[in-house]
Amino acid sequence: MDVSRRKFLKISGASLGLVAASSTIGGFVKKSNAFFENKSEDSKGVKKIPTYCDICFWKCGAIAYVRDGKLWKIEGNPDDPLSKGRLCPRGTGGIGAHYDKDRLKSPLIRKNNRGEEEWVAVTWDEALAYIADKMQKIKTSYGPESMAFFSHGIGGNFLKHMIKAYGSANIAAPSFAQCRGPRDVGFRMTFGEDIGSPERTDIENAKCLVLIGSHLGENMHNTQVQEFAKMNGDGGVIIVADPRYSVAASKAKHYLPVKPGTDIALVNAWMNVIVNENLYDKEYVEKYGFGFEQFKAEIQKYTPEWAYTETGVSPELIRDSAREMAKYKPATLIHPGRHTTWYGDDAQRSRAIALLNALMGSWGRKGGFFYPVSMDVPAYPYPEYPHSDKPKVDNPDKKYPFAHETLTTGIREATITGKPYPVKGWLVYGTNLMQALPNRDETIKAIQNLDLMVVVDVIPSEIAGWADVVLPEPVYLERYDDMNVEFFKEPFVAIRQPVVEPPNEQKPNWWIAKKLAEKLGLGNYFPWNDIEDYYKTRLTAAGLSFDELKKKGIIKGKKQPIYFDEGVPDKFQTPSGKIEFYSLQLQEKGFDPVPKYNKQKEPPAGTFRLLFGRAPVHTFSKTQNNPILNDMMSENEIWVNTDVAKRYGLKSGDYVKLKNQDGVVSNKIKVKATERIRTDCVYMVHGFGHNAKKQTLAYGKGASDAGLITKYAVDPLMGGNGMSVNFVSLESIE
Ligand SMILES: Nc1nc2c(c(=O)[nH]1)N[C@H]1C(S)=C(S)[C@@H](COP(=O)(O)OP(=O)(O)OC[C@H]3O[C@@H](n4cnc5c(=O)[nH]c(N)nc54)[C@H](O)[C@@H]3O)O[C@H]1N2
Ligand SMILES: Nc1nc2c(c(=O)[nH]1)N[C@H]1C(S)=C(S)[C@@H](COP(=O)(O)OP(=O)(O)OC[C@H]3O[C@@H](n4cnc5c(=O)[nH]c(N)nc54)[C@H](O)[C@@H]3O)O[C@H]1N2
Ligand code: SF4
Ligand SMILES: [Mo]
Repeated sequence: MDVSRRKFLKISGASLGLVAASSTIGGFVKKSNAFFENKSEDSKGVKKIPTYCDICFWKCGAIAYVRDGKLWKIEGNPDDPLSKGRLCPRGTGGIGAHYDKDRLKSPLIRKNNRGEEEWVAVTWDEALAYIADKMQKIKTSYGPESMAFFSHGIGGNFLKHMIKAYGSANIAAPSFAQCRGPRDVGFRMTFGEDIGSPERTDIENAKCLVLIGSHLGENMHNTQVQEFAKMNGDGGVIIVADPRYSVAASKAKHYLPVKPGTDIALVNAWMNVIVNENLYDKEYVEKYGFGFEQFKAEIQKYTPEWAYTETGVSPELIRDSAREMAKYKPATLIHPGRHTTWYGDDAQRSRAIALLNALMGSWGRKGGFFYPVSMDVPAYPYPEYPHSDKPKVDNPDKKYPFAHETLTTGIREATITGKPYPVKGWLVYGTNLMQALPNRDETIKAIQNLDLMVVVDVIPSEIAGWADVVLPEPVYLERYDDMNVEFFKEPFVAIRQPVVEPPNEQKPNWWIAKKLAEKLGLGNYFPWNDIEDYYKTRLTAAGLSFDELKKKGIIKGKKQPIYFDEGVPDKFQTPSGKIEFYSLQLQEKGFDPVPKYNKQKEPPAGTFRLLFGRAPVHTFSKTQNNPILNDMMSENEIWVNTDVAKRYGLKSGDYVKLKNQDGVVSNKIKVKATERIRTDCVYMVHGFGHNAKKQTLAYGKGASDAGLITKYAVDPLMGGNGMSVNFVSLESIE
């Protein structure tokens, strides 16, 4: 094991899991240390095929190995700037997706009521004809806008194109209103640009990294964790604010066990110290800042002594950590977070975080936020999409003025109310809305209003259980997907291509989109013969070679400047053209121009705030039935403070049920009694507690946070769904 891998594993807290993976997966990996050995790669019968990973949306470049015609193992592609030759534990276990025994094998049409998970197998032609017929009827009766598309990830691209060609712009992903939306809005209002994905955070060059939540190391986005391991190994200072002592917290010089929901108080107090002690980057703020004096006046009330009463963090610790940050500016990176939909005031919290970064002068600077670059690969020359007179359905009258992407829950609401106009069809690709959206009852209510519900998935997920038609897709190792023209530190393009054949009747998204378009009379929108033809057209237009891309998996472009110092123009796309310490556009819409702290409701006696997050070996709700990843972690636990556990007579390993404020009771879940969490909250890993009966490994294991999230606080700026506003009590399992 090389040193950097060791560092990576140390941070990831997943080294045990990785070793376990290589020894316990029987049939797939014959040698116990096969994951780390390359010895037989050139021997007879072994083929190496580059592709990119899809176990999460980071899109790491990978090399898959096929031995004796069977998928053997997968590793990082050393040429790839995202993986740098190493996959995270989930990516390594990705081959389990191919071997999952419960996979969807053929198209299915519903037999009984929606949600009963009973279907009959049909041919592709029957399934697509059924869908096309219903879609035509929806178009005639209501207009094409009444068909909505939900997807997550690059695999949705061709179906998205098909839906646009059909005439609907009601297209949404849970990555906005349930994930990074508030962050992108907060940063956009401040610097004029989104953070994006992969994040534009220059962690490896940061001298000081501040994590607010953002549990890197459990949140396993590969490049970020590798860079985190590197900066930590190089002696970089880490500051963590989290109600839970996370893996990242264990690496921190300053750990602040902040009370959940009080981060705006903390960040404002940090800024108060930094401004009043003149510790900010004056030259940068003078050159680029707008409204600094008003901002300064606004934050005067947020003294560390005041913040102590809200956050529970001592004034000394607030001052010390603020001074520490200032020491390393501009290479002090206050991580913007990713899953930022917490309390409904999230865009403002993200704005406060953006402002703290502005004080450090980290935007556009090495060790802060870089300017992503990409290759110039022209889009496929398609005909223009039909024009619609109807606005999108999700955000009527711009109720959420700063939502710049479509709101999943906005479409859901319109489907329930029929306003501003009815939504009658849902096409769902690669997103498990039952686990991803808050308040399942609302999702079910919406689905019951539909004339057509189609789900494209690889396994019988919860959302597939509600479909009229289920379409089975090959897993990522068995198909092509759209080209990844990435925006990152250096320009590159990457290909996802088949490594092995799909085992049954599964058909890839591009094929489904093209065939369905043809049945809808929209064949002219798919002028290419197949996806290779599509790739070749685009690559030729860019002067690149398809054969080279297939062979290498990645083609890189010339390095380009990514910092102001290197020649990136220091322009900000805000209304003032500057970094907005004071936001007139917020003021104009009736919002606070400088983020203000408002108190959250406290958990009533006998209850705890339900917090949730990631485990290194699972992705959301999509990997619990993967035999390799299931083997590493088959159920989640509920973290309960040791003293609380004692009071309840509970110890680690006991099982409890959780009951929320609306009387919803979870599956049983194992207790983890630990000092690593505050007494006012409990914590669990998201994605478990599956109730889809046909997932034989995952069914009934652990509890679902999504099931308990009946309440959500909607962000008035942008419609995000704050989900950390639910309270649970611990109930005995009898
Ligand atoms: N292994 C793995 N990695 C992943 C994913 C995955 O599914 N699996 N998903 C990826 C995706 S899409 C996302 S969005 C990210 C999500 O990962 P993050 O963006 O890191 O998510 P957070 O919600 O910030 O992280 C949860 C942490 O926040 C803490 N926390 C909860 N409430 C509060 C609070 O009020 N204040 C503070 N300061 N901390 C709080 C929790 O204790 C926990 O440690 O992970 C990415 N990486
Ligand atoms: N309660 C709660 N809700 C959350 C979160 C949370 O932590 N807790 N996190 C939020 C965040 S940050 C995010 S980004 C979202 C994520 O939300 P989603 O992206 O919806 O994530 P999953 O729940 O994993 O659902 C993915 C679905 O895609 C299917 N799938 C997997 N591979 C393929 C494939 O190759 N092709 C097709 N067609 N389908 C495939 C899986 O079987 C699964 O049904 O959830 C958000 N919602
Ligand atoms: S971070 Fe892990 S799961 Fe996500 S794409 Fe990279 S290797 Fe795959
Ligand atoms: Mo996310």
